[in-house]
Amino acid sequence: MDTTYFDERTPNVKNFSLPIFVNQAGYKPESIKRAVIKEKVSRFFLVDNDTCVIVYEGQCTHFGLDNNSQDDVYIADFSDFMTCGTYHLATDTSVKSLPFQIADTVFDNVLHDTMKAFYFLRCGMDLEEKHAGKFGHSACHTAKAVLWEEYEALANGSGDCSCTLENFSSKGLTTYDITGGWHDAGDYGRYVTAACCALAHLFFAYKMYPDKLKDLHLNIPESGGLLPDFLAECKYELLWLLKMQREDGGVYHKATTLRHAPFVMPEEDSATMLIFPVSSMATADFAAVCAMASNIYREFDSVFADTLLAAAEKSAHWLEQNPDFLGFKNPEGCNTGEYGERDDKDNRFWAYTELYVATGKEFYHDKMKALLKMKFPLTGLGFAAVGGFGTLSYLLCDREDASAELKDFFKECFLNEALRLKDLSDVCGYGAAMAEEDYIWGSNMNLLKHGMIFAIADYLTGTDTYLPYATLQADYLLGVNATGYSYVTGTGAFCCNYPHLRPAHADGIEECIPGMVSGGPNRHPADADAKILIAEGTPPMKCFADDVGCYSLNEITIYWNSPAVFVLAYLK
Ligand code: G3I
Ligand code: 9MR
Ligand code: ZN
Repeated sequence: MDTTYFDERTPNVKNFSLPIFVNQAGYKPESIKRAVIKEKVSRFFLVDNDTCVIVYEGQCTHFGLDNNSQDDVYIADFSDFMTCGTYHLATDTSVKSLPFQIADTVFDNVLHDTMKAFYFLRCGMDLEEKHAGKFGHSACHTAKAVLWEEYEALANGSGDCSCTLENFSSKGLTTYDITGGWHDAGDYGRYVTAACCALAHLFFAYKMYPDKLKDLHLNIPESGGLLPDFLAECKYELLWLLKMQREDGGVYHKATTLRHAPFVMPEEDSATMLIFPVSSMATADFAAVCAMASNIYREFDSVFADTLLAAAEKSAHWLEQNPDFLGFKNPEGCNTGEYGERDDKDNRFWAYTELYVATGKEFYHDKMKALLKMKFPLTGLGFAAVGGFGTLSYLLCDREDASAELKDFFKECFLNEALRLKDLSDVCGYGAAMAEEDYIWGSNMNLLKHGMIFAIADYLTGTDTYLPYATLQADYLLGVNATGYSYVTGTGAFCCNYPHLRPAHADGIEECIPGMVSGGPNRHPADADAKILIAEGTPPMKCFADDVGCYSLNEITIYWNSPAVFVLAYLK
């Protein structure tokens, strides 16, 4: 049985006592502005937080019973009020909200923090005080790694070959340098498909909203260099990815220890680093992301761009030579992330699309079109369903021989999805574009992917049609939800502070590393602590606890932060 790791409950657990919910980062002056109140109320008052003067008042709308929270909710809409300042809301029932701002800059800090979070997850280098402040630590996971197959052969099925780095070579094991990149999440693993998904969100954000991102100051070691900080941070991950490619172009699925580390600082995790077998998903996603990156980095560094493109084509060659699906399953004894998938059609589709976009080669174009005959979701923007990355890249490319019919078709797919999600948002008292089934492990990723779909729909039509809907998703993330939490550490007066994140727990600092996006409510609690904390029958939106033990509710990961960066860049 999986026993709980943590004896003492963390203090923030299930304190869902707020009756009124606001976006704790705040609202832009021109934007839709809503608060949700979960008790019977008639009038609301917008109060200047410093002078206590009422600056606006209005009638609350009774929304009724919200299905996914089972709250009977009232909505205070103050969109008409556009004067910048710091305010709180009060009601005729004496309910008072947390303070919030109305300003053009409300998303600046949270965008900065959610992007800076990637720096805090860096593996393989010292996080120095001048960049990391009190959250610095020395370099981790710097030792050489070995192939899992070779290690396993030596262990003879025991799962432990008692190898130390010192005797690897005497035992005939080849060692590899696979240092660098970002830790995936609350654990210290590094997984290729997860990395590619995070990079894809970030690169699309950069392609679509360059003006919002190119001047972002992250205070990272590369700041002041040739690349914008945003791209310098992403390059740190790309350099690691390049090390995960095998000589023949196949890409290893992941680099982790055999078992998850205990809750220690990363530099204290000294277990052997293993390189797990090649998968076709990892290889295809790698080819896609390297091809995509080659276009983005070319204007700054043509040598790096050429390296990326060559790596992408080498993996494309491997895909040609290996037409069959090569999945991944954790070998016996290994409990780190699996990231298994059932097929790789969408991965291959994404790879060929990016290679076509990057090179214009007809061969890749044909391959990509042929794969479209297979069935997979064309708007998938996740770590497993990646088809949407391909269709979006195709839509954004301006190659003359790109098919206008295909573009129309892809555009229609995104617009239909936006319509479907709009309907979901309309029937949610909290404005979340979330069906009951969406409240699974990492539900905040679903929320944010849906925010991305709204943003993409607007981008493709050149309108602001879905801007209010994208805003409502950010509102939910930052406090307008049935738990009241801002799900971003460090943002807002009532935010998550105890995520399942090893360094944040092991560093002994009460305050969490900022900018980390919690996975959010999960109606299928899957870890021992969550099973205790979440009672049977809890409504989906409330299946949450800000508890460090609850990895199925409150972990963080790079691909939950990356769609937040995308949506916040759009809204900024
Ligand atoms: O898609 C199905 C859906 O059809 C079904 O109805 C629903 C019911 O449970 O489940 C859905 O699948 C869920 C899947 O996530 C969706 O992405 C699984 O239940 C759920 O167990 C699975 O959770 C994944 C988890 O690993 C366990 O495998 C998370 O998505 C994934 O983000 C998480 O990733 C971990 C890494 O393994 C290790 N590093 C940390 C990282 C974040 O927790
Ligand atoms: O900490 C791990 C987390 O990052 C993963 O998402 C999760 C599922 O793979 O596993 C966590 O590690 C737990 C392990 O699986 C079982 N024993 C307790 C570990 C930490 O709570
Ligand atoms: Zn590390």
